[in-house]
Amino acid sequence: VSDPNFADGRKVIVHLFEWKWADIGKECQDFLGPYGYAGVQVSPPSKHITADGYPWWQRYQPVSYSLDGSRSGSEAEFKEMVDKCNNVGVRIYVDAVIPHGRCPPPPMCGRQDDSYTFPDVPYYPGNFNVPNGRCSSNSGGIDDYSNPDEVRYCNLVGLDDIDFSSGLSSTKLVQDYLNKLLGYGVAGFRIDAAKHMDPTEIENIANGLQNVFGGRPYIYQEVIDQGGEPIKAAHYTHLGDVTEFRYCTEIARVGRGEVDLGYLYNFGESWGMLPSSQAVVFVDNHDNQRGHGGAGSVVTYTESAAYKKATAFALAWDYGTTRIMSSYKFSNTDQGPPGSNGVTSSPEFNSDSSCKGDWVCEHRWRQIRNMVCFRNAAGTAPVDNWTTRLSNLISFSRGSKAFFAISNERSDNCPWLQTGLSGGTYCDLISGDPTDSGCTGKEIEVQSDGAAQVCLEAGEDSMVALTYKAKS
Ligand code: AAO
Repeated sequence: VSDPNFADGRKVIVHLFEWKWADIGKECQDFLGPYGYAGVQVSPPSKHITADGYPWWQRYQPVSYSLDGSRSGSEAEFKEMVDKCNNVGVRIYVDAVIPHGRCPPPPMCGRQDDSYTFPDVPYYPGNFNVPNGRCSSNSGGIDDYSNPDEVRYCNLVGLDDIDFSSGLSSTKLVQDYLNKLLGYGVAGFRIDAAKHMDPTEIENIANGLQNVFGGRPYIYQEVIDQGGEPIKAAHYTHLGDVTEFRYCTEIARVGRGEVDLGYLYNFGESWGMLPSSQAVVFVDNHDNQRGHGGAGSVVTYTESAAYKKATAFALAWDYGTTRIMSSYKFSNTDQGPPGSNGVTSSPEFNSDSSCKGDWVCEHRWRQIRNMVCFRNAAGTAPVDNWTTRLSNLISFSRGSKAFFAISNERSDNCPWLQTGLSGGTYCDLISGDPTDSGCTGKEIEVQSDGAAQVCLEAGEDSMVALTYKAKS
């Protein structure tokens, strides 16, 4: 059902968490376009509350559908960002907080806190499930995740849950917000907290959306399904793609060397995850990297060696639509982005193109950005030439387009492996970059029969990645 509307040859989305619109536009031109990124997931653009200490999660408490009043910038800056990014083939996906909002005390909202009154929209108590009596819990909140009605019609973390049953709210949402964004050239939406909406309500909303790029907007829904609850990811796949949270825990084990790599030969749907064409996958996201919103043990930028391995495997393997997390450093889980007094600072860059200071910019790490090129080069070529040389040293090709080897062995190994590639000299994208004269990292000779001797030293960056495009 869902096409991400990527420009030709591009495949990977990056979540530039909490970046400002002007900085994202520049990043598209200077970095994401040239390095082949397909799209950016941006933080929620709607007007939001401010809370003590300016936590990041202010953005998930929208007060209206206005695009002025966001920490990332103004409506004019948002439009300019979308144009700049589209001009270099990079799409924008909006994190759409649809099911709920939160109005702080007057004067911004109604006469009292929790008035269920949003004058700027306007929404009145009759637009909300708690005052309407659709929520059956005593507290008005979600007390029991095993009760689907409660999950859908009661307030998630105290946020005012909008009633979409009448169609009035969905019309407003679509006309005043989602179609406006599509009109600006946005390519699709992450539907925040989709689990907290009835699928038929999402369907009504999706049906009202206008076309973009000659087709339907891309929809990917945030549904946390670790298996233990009645609401399943599969209940939403007919509407669009769905985030696959089970992936995070499995891929963390790959990065940390907690699973024998030999088992990965059928990694994907046979591991109990969604079909590849319906899954949005990620090593970590803005919630689970700081212990919010469900995935057990995940690996983040703080374990850089494990993180690079997990991300590189994710990008080499043919499963799901991959989203890269781009973080900022934090010492407590509420902490907002770099800046002061709730004003976000712009990222600055070192001469090796990495970010300075507290912006982590995983998407700029050489091993990660080069694996984005790998995924583009591999295209739709299937996994082939799978080899388990040792239980923790595996390799495979993507048809005859690309080759990847990874080791979690404790010793150095230099096996001969079948690369699937044509004979010649290739530049390893993990240890360096291709240059006009050759390669700043390791060069690997592939024989005319496709075999090559590949050395994987134990430890950090114990991987090799070759593509037909990085051949000298
Ligand atoms: C903030 C404050 C609150 C305050 C509220 C209102 O933290 O104390 O009450 O403001 O003033 C974000 C932050 C929230 C923040 C909120 C609003 O994370 O802390 O609240 O903004 O500012 C559920 C939802 C999922 C949701 C997730 C956080 O299903 O949709 O909670 N994620 C999205 C966004 C997120 C955002 C919102 C939604 C709100 O990505 O950033 O919140 O718009 C189980 C359930 C999950 C459930 C989790 C967490 O997960 O299955 O559905 O996620 O619990 O409650 C194991 C299990 C796994 C389980 C998990 C628990 O892994 O296998 O199933 O443990 O962690």
